[in-house]
Amino acid sequence: MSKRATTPLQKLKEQLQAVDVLFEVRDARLPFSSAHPRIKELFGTKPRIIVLCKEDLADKKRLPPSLKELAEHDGNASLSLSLKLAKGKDRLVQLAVNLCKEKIAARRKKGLLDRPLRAAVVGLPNVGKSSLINWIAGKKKAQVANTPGVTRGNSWIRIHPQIDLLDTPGILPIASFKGDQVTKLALCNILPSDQYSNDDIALWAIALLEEEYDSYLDTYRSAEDRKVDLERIAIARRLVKAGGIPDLQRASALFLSELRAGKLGPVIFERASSREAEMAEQESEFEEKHFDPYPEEEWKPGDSESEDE
Ligand SMILES: Nc1nc2c(ncn2[C@@H]2O[C@H](COP(=O)(O)OP(=O)(O)OP(=O)(O)O)[C@@H](O)[C@H]2O)c(=O)[nH]1
Ligand SMILES: [Mg+2]
Repeated sequence: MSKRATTPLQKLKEQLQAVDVLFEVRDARLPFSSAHPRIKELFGTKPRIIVLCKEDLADKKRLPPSLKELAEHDGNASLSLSLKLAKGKDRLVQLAVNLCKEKIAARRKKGLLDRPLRAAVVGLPNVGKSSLINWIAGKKKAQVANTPGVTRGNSWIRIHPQIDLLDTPGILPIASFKGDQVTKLALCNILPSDQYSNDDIALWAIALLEEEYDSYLDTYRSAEDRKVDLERIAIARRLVKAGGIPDLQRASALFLSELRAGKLGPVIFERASSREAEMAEQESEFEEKHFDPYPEEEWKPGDSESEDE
């Protein structure tokens, strides 16, 4: 008998059926874009906490509006964490316990045996899933590496008398991301490096920094010239090829690694307000398309189940 062919997304969906609550990890520098485009279909109404990892790299002023927007419109709760610090673990577990209360009560009502609820960590590559599991478990349980896609391959770790955590994260596979999302994911090292050009991403990031965090670029500027481009970065970091030609390729790679490591300063590459505008646009589009709930060709007298008005 041949095995049933499934896509990684279908497999993940199947795995998640046994799970009661999700920790959806995103990169704090991309609170909205580091989500999978098909999370609604994948997760349905399963209780879900959005965990923004790498808080230490993120702009603290922009975090609160993003967290509020996420808790209200995406998940059931949200919080940001730096896995470099010990604090925050109890808060995360408590959020999960609170979210599970309803489910625990429903199981008891049905007369089902009390068992700990099952939690799992999910997220795009390289967002910090394995680090989060290790951080919660308090010992090295999952493999960590700064390369997208390191985790492959189930056992449960008791993290609270009422919650078990799956020791292997669910990797949300790279999808057909669109437009700016591709650039932002590349910028945060979430896409495999063969899927983009460092030069393109670096130029995009320079333009964004000029607009939003201009002083971060001062480290590359000369006293005479405020303009920053790859050539300027190469000169500032003494990256030259034979004959004194600035090495633009090494300049873009070094600039991206400095930006990603937080050496230029803390960043958030997108705002909650722009996301609100985007959602409002989608909603008005939806309303227009569905303006008449009974289009003429489908509606027949007598179809309506509504009571007499
Ligand atoms: N600065 C900082 N780095 C972090 C934090 N959490 C994780 N990282 C780093 O991010 C990189 C990726 O972390 P992993 O835990 O391997 O990420 P993952 O989501 O399991 O990645 P895959 O298994 O590749 O899908 C590693 O270099 C971690 O050290 C954090 O809170 N702050
Ligand atoms: Mg991993």
